[in-house]
Amino acid sequence: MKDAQPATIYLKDYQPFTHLVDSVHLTFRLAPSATRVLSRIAFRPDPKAPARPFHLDGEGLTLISARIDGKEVSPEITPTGLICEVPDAPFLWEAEVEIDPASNTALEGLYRSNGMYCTQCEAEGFRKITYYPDRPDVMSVFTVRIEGEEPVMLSNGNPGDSGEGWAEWHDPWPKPAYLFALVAGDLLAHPDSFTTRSGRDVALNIWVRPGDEDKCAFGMEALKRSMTWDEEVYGREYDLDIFNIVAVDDFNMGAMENKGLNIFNSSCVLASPETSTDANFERIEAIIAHEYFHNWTGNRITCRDWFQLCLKEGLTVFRDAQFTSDMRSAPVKRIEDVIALRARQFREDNGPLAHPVRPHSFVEINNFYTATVYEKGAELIGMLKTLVGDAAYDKALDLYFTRHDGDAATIEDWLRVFEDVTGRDLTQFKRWYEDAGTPRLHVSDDFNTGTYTINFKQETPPTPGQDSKPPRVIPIALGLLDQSGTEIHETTILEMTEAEQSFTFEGLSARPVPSILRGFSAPVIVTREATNAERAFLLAHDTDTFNKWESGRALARDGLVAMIRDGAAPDDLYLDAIATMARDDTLDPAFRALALGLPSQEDLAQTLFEGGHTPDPLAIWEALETLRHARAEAMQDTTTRLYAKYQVTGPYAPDAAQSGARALANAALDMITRLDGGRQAQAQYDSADNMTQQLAALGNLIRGGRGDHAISAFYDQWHHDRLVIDKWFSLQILNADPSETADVAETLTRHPDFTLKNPNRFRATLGALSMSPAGFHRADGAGYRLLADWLMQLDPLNPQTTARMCTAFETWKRFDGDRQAMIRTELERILALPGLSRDTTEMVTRILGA
Ligand code: B3K
Ligand code: ZN
Repeated sequence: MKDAQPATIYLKDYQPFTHLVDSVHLTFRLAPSATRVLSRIAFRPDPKAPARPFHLDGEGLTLISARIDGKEVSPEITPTGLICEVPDAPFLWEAEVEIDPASNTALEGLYRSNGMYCTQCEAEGFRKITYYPDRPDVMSVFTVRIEGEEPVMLSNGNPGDSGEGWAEWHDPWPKPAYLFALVAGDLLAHPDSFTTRSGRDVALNIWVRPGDEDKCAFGMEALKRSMTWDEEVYGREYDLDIFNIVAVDDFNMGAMENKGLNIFNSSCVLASPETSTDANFERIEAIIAHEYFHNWTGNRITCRDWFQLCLKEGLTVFRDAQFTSDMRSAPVKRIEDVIALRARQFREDNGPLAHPVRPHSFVEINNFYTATVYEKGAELIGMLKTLVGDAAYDKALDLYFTRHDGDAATIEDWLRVFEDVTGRDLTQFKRWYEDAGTPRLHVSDDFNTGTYTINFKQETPPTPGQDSKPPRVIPIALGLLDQSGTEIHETTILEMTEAEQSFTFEGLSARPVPSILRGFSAPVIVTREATNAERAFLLAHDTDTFNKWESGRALARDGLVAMIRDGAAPDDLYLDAIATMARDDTLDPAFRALALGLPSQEDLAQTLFEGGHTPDPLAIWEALETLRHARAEAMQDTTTRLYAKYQVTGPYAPDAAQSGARALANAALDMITRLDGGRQAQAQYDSADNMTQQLAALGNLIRGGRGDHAISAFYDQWHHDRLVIDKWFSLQILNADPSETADVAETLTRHPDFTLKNPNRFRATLGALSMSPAGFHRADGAGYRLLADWLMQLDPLNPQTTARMCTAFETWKRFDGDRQAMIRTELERILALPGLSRDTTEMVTRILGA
């Protein structure tokens, strides 16, 4: 419920908890609407903490009884917990509380999903289970007893004794409460095992609802690959006898790294060729790796407070990206990550929700699990590695693991290991953690009698609460090519530390072509007056795969901007250059598929706004359609050949090679459909034996206005599979004509399979609406109204997902006055909802900039 004035928490106010916790014993007596939780906690005053009243966090709990050292006490119950007089010495706290998992629709704390019990405690959900110092710097050893009728009852750590109606678990590794987990229900295991390199046998299980057991094999293989990779690359071994993963249908995010008991949104672990796309497989592999890697970066070394969230998340995203690069293609992964970074993080960093990678304050911490903390946080690790070099990075990480194992650490601790290993002063680098906003890097160059000079100027626009920002250290990876396309200066890292800085290269016989920010070596926006000819040249010749892609992307983007702004025709140079690239069979098909992708509507809106123009969402969509059509005509012969050549024969495998081939063939199918009225797409739909092919064909049919039959056939085929039906919901919205997007979404909200209670289904419907810019921003405001109506219905049930989905409105100030006024009306309508959650109140207030 909305507090009168929700409290703002500040990093600068950090104080340790008053007590240390020596041990925690929990007993759960499970009952859907009246679960009893008995806690027995050994507290000891922390001599280093300032004296303050003893306060335990607690929310929505019914206290049945409390005792200190066996004697009944009557603590003062507050809206956020309890305060109690305690001895000035070690003592044993015992409490019994009652909670109601069945009515917990917020999916935080202990809740029910499809008849099973499960938990989500990060960030502050444990306080909804029992009274406790629910903060990451309070770590303890947990022993858990579960009593209930469920056939399977799991918690963290290693299994202890069990009997009819009860099971015990003991986790020997001290952990904060946010890593606590409990699962109980009618579950089946997909079992396996792993032997660590020091010879420890680990039992592995993926637990699922009966019926899903045939969708676990891929996840299990991904888990074993992750375990091996972390041993080989980071020297990190698993540290318990068992590692359990559970698939849950109702979950607010992707997955959760609870110690020894990872809980996954079923969409992020269940996979089969018939029901999952290649992209799903790649994502599942990455998320399994991510959660597993948290065992060291997050669990063994955790965060002192929630401001340090990027310490575990940025590093773990960086590690999972390294893993995917090793398992698949490094350049392809980098391109995919930069596309996502620009779409989500740049958007955030350049709007009202901009915040530093390590925020200075928050009202609701769940609102800070953002692209900035995660993805920009990972970029900072990548920059650090580039600056210190691979060998020093490895040494620093070894030191981090030995020095801080068992700690609740800070960004200062993290940077110090790098300083100690390299002797570098990282004070300036730390600005990346402290200052929000995406730096603009303006580039110019000169060539004069054999000397090439490249000049950089950096500036970061103001962000909420931060008006001016001193220069940061920016690693700029630069290579030089000669006019024939030969690399004459291989990649060097230029370290920019000043607001303006120049670098020179001598002894050149002619003006070189620079390849700037190779591999996207820093999360900045480069502005440079490059000619289209230079871009086409780099698309053809750059040896850096990322910049090769980037040049094609920039060429497409500039052409599209000219079409939107000046009514220009599609750029012939782009059409020629991209066709040449696509025809080159020496290039990785996955790369070619990415290079054939066009800048997103969001990307173009950002670019137009950045250039001082008000983006018109429909004009953007129309320009993209025009260009796609022109390209389909210009590349007719090539697309037919590519489509035929890259059909995969033989058994389906979700590996990089096959998925790259399918991606290229499906990029060709998109072009073919624009000219053949959907004949090929229908043939592909009819013969598809995997979801990648089936879904690509269906998308094409819908876009071509010929999807009606396939839409109902698809539903009939898959109505029993909730994850596939999520795709069915979103695909219809994402591929609708913009004039109809909001109506399609509205109709789907009336479908019997639509529900507010399942975040996946809600996102598949209303999230898809907000991810269809031209449809969402329809001039009459229907998209805005529909989303706001549904967010207002969701908020009382699930504040976390509601607040997150409010980000659909974060770009509102880019648009024309009419759209701004309509969005403001919707945001104010949401804000006026009686009892609006703290989560949504904070988000909407920040978006409005009030
Ligand atoms: N650590 C969790 C995210 C928890 C989100 C809480 N709102 C998953 C992850 O990043 O691995
Ligand atoms: Zn994570």
